[in-house]
Amino acid sequence: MKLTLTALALGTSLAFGMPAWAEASHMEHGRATNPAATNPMLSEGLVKKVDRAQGKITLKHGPLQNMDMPGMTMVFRVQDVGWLDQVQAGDRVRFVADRVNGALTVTKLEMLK
Ligand SMILES: [Cu+2]
Repeated sequence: MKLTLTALALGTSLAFGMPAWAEASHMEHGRATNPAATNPMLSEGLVKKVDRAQGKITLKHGPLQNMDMPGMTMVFRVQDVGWLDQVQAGDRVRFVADRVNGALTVTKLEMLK
């Protein structure tokens, strides 16, 4: 993904606000066919760890009604590894989790300001 280098170069600017490329990439996600869009079961979570190499994120989340899961801290796969450029440990996020091929996966991820 061509944005990766820019994302790394601008990494520290995340602390001061969402750069323009992040907004563009967010709109891309909105255009994608997303089953969650018709059934948005957004849950709030706190990012504990981001593992871009593995495409995984550790979230402390509240109860997930669609997963019948109580609040806990756990590791999810992410549907789009690019999302991991936009979050870091300590960020609050809203997300949708689902099972994709048997793996617990974040299928939608939004920053909470
Ligand atoms: Cu869980």
